[in-house]
Amino acid sequence: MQVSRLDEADRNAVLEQLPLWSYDADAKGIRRTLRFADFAEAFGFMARVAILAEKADHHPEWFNVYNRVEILLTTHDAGGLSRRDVDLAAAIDAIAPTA
Ligand code: HBI
Repeated sequence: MQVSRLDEADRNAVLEQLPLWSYDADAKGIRRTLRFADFAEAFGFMARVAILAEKADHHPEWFNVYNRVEILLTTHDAGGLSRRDVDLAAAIDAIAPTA
């Protein structure tokens, strides 16, 4: 199913609902960095996100070193930020440990 890129107004509106994420204009996506107690906690979180991603058929671009996980969400099929990114970001926030 083709998914469309959000226009600037919609993008700004959804970003207000995702205060833990920031828009990267170059990457045309939203970023969040999380830190965990150790590598095992970080990787366990990544495993849970992987299950969410598979269920959504929408996948993060991410980087992990030790206890840090850096996530970028962008929609390759749309060439930018789409509703799929927003929904996955909200699902990630729901399972991420609170500060
Ligand atoms: N994940 N981030 C991202 N962007 C996509 O365009 C994308 C994806 N996962 C799966 C996928 N596209 C396609 O395989 C399905 O939309 C068919």
